[in-house]
Amino acid sequence: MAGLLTVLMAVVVVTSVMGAIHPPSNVETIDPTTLHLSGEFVESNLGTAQEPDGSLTARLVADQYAFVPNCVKLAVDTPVKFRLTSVDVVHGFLLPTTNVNTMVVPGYVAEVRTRFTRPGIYRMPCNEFCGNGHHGMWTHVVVVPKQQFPALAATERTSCVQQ
Ligand SMILES: [Cu+2]
Repeated sequence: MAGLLTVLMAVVVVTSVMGAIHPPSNVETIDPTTLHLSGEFVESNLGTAQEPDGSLTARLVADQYAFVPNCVKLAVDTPVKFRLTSVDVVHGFLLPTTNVNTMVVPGYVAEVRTRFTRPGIYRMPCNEFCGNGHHGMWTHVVVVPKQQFPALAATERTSCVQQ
């Protein structure tokens, strides 16, 4: 019994020390108190952006109780990268029927890559309990046909929030 406990304690200590020395890849930190002031997640930079290689990057900020922007437009059959962060508590970002499912933790940037195979409206619930208004924390991703996307005006491409 004592030997087993010693081994288990050693496993806990060794793995936590190794984890601290070699953090998992893709850990990006960000200051959640200054998101609105400067850097990647300022308001004017949110929504969908087209990269020089033709892929799309969608940036969103989660807060109690909304995703900003609350509607994102993307194209079918195009590499898509979601980048999210939170200003307050832990939220969850999940797109049913896709591989997109991540926690959005304040202080960190969550990045998920996907490719939509069908156009449509993907409803996006916050899937991490974040407080009293959690049940109302819904938004959506609108995926349009690939050839339709470049024809959209710049403001329509960035997000589909009703003005
Ligand atoms: Cu929530």
